[in-house]
Amino acid sequence: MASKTYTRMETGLYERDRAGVQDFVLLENYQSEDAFIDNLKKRFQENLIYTYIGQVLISVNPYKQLPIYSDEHIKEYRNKHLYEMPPHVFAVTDNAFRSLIEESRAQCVLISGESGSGKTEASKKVLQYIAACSGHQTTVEGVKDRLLKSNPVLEAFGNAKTNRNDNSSRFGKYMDIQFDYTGAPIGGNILNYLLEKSRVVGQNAGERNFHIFYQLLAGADDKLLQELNLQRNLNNYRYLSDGGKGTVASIDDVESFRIVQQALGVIDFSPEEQREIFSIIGSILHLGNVSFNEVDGNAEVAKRDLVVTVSRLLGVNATELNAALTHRTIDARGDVVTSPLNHDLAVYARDALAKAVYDRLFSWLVQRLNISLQAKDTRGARNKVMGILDIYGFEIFSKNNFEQFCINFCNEKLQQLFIELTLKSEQDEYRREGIEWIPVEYFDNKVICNLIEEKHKGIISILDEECLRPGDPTDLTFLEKLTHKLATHHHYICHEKAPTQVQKIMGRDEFRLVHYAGEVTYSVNGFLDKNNDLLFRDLKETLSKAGNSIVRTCFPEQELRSKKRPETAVTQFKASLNNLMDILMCKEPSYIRCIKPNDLQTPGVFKDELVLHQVKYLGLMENLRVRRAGFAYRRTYDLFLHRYKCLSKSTWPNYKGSGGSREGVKLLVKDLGYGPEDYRLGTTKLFIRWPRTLFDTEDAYQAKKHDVAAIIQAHWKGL
Ligand code: AOV
Ligand code: MG
Repeated sequence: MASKTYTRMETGLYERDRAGVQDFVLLENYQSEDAFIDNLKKRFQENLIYTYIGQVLISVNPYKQLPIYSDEHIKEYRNKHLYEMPPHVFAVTDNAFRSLIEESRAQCVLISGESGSGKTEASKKVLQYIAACSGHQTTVEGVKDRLLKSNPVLEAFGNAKTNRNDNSSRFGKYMDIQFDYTGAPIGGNILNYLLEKSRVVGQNAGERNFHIFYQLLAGADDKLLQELNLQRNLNNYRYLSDGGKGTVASIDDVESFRIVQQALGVIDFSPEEQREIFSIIGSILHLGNVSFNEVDGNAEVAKRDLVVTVSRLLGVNATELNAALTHRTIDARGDVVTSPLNHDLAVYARDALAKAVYDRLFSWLVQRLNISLQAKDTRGARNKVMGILDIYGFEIFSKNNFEQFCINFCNEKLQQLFIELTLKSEQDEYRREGIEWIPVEYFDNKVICNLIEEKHKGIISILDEECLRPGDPTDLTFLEKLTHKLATHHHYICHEKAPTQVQKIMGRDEFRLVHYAGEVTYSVNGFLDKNNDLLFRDLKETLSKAGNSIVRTCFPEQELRSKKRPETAVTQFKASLNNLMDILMCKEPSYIRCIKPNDLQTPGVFKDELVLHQVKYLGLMENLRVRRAGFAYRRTYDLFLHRYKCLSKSTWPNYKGSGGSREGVKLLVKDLGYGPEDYRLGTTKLFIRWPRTLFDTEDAYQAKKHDVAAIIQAHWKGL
């Protein structure tokens, strides 16, 4: 028999000999955590960062550029089945894309993993692949360009350096791409989730504000800076100096700013709109420098010229803004009373203003992007939608606040979806195909989701109740209530009941949650304020009349007239997440599970313990067990027959029997010597229990393929 060494690109299956196995279902010792980690590590050391568990892609962040994303690679992966090529984000995307186009099933690619594990990078690769392999008409190119260019814009305004990741997403993002019946992208839509706006006014040591501030100061030309009355020196701005981290080695602010400006152009932002955007960014920097003196208990602006600059940039009346920063008007059923603010309240009002302006600018940007991404003609595009979800990953910092609480809640929800969809779909498939299967035990994090979001009883309800309660609610009274109501819950730890070790590291103003991904201690400091998210009416009123049209749009006058109390921040977030879950539930999911190999953002370092922790909480061992409990491989009869028909006389060159490809496969596997326990015949698919069985078949096929090729060649030569 002819022997040949096959390259990795010819058949991914042969790669198992080079570095571990490319699909965990092939792992001999699949119950062992050590074997699991060992396989990931071996591959990581060979720069093979991708591995499957069945259809789920695991990606280990290499922290270095690998030459595996070129146009050549994209071509290699086009129209191939998952198991024909080495695991890759392109393979998963291609698979989803084909389901979408060929079977009209709406798709979503769900990317999860903790902060810094590579979600955002993966989402960009998905988009890159889609853009490269779909339609090339001029109109389509325009849409693709805009889809791709939306990324640098959103990252500039929504990402920041944290202590976990130099380019950390500080908002959640779900992007839908719409395709026409030929598979060409015709439009898109972005949903954004809760931006971490507190970062605008302060950052932890070692962190930065949102990238755009640094980009503007470093990258804008002198003329623009002059117009905005800004200097390049970061230390001049209080909102930029908290973290003490102005420049970062891995970040080129000048180049990024050039890219953002160029992207804004491609997305059709007019020069006027761009000027208004940067005026807002500038105004926030100046606003941060506004300070107050207190005279007889009343706050007074220390340097009025700063307020004049802010007013000029926003296009509001300086006297009015000055008054709005130091006074508060309350309209109690028609009784309008204006009273001065003391120093602390004025500081509070100033910061609330900066946060609100930035947050609403961000949402405006997303809306504006959506307008330019809107499909012109959606006929025939029903169900031709592919969603990509890239959220902020699970976070544990040394101090965790309201923001981490929301981010981690979001991750719980996504994990819940993973559990439901992977286990459910697996069960459904066996049921649909009439195959018996053994259920596998797994940890269901629904109990934690409930602890947080259950009506009347959950943390969110308790927080809202406290926020709305008359009297004098404080963060500490909120904590008391939590502890009173939840002390016995297995996933809630209060200071009093914490084990001694934990108690030592917990403050009296903290509570601790046992998340699926680990225990996190939250400080209740600021929970009520951030949840109430109050912006004094005077400021809203001033902004609603702004000359800067973006500001005016963001603070509509109707809002002032509304008597209804706006929903609290966390309740809005909860509703938007539940809405997202509904959107995702009705799509066919593909999963990318990202893993961070070390805490140093460094290439080549693989920390076993850190990885094992993630493998455990991501439920990957269970995922594998579920996959193995049944059948390692499944193929539709058509596909299986098409590939392996040359291995049996009964099916070569074509199966001619009357029973269709199912009967053909039945004959084929008999000829291949499959034992009765090795496989099951489902309604539409062949289920193969052991990977080895498929390997042997693939080996035989590879050998035969070359024989067959030689025979055919000889035949043609002889003619
Ligand atoms: P995240 O999205 O999961 O974190 P990122 O996608 O931003 O993480 O990845 C963090 C950094 O890791 C990137 O800036 C790259 O330097 C590097 N990286 C990630 N994936 C790759 C890859 N495939 N190839 C090369 N480098 C990579 V957060 O947004 O913090 O949860 O909120
Ligand atoms: Mg990210």
